[in-house]
Amino acid sequence: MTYLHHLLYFTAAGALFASGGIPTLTAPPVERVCVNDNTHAAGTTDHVAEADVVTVRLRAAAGDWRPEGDNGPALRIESLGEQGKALMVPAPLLRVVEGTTLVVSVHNDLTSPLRVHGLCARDGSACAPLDVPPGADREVRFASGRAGTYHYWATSMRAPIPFREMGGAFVVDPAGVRVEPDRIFVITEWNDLKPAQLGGIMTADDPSARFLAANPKVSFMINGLSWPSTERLTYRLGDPVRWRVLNLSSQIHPMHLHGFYYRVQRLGDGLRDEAVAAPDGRRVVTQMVPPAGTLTMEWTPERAGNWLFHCHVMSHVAPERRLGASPSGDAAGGYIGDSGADASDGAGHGPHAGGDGHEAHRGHDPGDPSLGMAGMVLGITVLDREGAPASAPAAATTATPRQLTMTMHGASADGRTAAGIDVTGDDVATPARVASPGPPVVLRRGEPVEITLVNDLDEATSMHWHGLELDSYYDGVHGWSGLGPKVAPMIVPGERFKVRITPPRTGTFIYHTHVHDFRQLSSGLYGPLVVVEPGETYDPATDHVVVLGRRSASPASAILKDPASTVIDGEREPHWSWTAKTRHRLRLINIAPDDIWSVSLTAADGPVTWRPLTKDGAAVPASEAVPGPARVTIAVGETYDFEIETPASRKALWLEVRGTDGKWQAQGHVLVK
Ligand SMILES: [Cu+2]
Repeated sequence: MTYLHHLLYFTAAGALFASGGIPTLTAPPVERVCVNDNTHAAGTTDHVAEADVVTVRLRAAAGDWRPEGDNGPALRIESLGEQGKALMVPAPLLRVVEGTTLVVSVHNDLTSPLRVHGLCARDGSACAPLDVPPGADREVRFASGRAGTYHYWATSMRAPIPFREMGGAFVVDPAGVRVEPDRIFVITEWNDLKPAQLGGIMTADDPSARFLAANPKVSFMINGLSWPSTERLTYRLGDPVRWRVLNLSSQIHPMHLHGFYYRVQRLGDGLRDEAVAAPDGRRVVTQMVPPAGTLTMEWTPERAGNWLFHCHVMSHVAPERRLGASPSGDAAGGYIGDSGADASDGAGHGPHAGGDGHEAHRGHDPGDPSLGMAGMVLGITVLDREGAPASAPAAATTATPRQLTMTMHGASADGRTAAGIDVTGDDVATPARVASPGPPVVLRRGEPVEITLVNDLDEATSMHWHGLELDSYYDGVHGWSGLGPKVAPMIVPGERFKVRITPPRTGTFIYHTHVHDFRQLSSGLYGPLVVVEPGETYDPATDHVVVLGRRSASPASAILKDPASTVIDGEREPHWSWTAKTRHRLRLINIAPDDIWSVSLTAADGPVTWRPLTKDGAAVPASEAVPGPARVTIAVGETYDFEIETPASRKALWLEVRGTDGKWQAQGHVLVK
């Protein structure tokens, strides 16, 4: 049991101490903060002649919240609730029909002044914040404005963006139409930053560096809970799923759905909410949601089994995000930054992390229901059409599958050979060497393939086929992927696991270890997966896969602090040669543990022109498939294909990779000749 756990246990038991350390027997009991699943709208409705009036009476107060369930630690936080009801995280849901008038009052039971943002009409005008002194009440009255997904939030720390737990969804439904059932997921960020530290970060030249230097304890929640305590969602085959995802945290989250595409329909910033410029939405498997951003999405569960929706930034879902003890008894710290007591060491990630062999696999125990993850992860179970647990997947096609063998090798003891992957098969030449990252695995649309995974590492692993539509059992989340009792095993050293896939669509995808371990991913256990048309031959002379990742043997956070660990196709400065006056395809993949990068292709006379073809393997909307300057922001878990016409004569191009802060990370050289 951690110190934190002890402290909070006593706090919860009512043994409160005044600042001088003397027990205060008269202290009132601490309020409990509930979690809010965003299925019930706050307030009361009055039907009047002109338009409905919804009255919501909010209050801000401190309370104890248990984001890891009743057995997890209690965190003392500031939160919002309705008067006469429990405090909650996220804050109460404001949900009205377009044209409704809202009357919202806020009572401040905190000791600091409260500033509330977002209590305004969504009609395009600016939204002035509402200031509520300690002990005071303030009330605002406003029309709903346009239908859409928005949010409101409060701060006692002068935070400039939604930050911490006092924020919630504000949904305006269109008038006069039936609203299809949907779900609302609000992401919040808990951390232990003090107001003075936050002030320092906000005014720093490099806020990210200052944030890491402060080394706060931090965790991310969805609807007030952290995996594995997050709500388990159940759907029937074929039933459309509609979600609104709101990011009320300070971080960008690339949200990834396993096994299915989803359609991004609307994107917003809390005040505005706009339809994407494509009639059916934009088809993706990963969508970046910026701080204060909102995402409206739809998808259809087409295959039964267990699936995940999670942030692809490893440090937002790694077991280090756990605040209390894990189900397998590990103590975890929750720190995101680097320090002598980094939680990544405590959780133990294999022999190279410095622990002993017994510690190595604790966090990845196949029996551990947390599956080596924590934080912003949702588990989804798709049942059959009748709502019954589905049985075994439909019988495999009678065609004899093509055979591939993918062997995962560890680094040699002398360090001369890096860890990596080789792929052999009935129509693939035996590789000359182990590649790190792994080589392109080229599959054909509609052609069944059986890939035998061979674990030649000294630690257990699991392989995820990112972006592919496949049977749940082969999706690569050990202890979770599958149907009923038949779930995917962890592949332990020396073991094999056969994966059967029949890719239904062409595109650029990724294979990568799904063990949430910085070192395992950064040792090269990833590679590109390309699906081509049945009659098509993949031609590496004009079809270029460029994989962005990290290479480091360091534990967790050290990787993030080391720009020299950024690699392109496993190298710091790769050189490529492209034929002149030819149409080329560039397949760009980001599978670094945590990074969101800005990538550009430039010549001495300015940016190159390219034409976007696909995102996550799916064709981009026609309106976006137009030539433009070769620059893209790509998050971990995203792929983009571009078409480039090379000039007729010799020319040097640079593929530059920079952080979102503009800092240079790595560079590739293209010689057109
Ligand atoms: Cu994230």
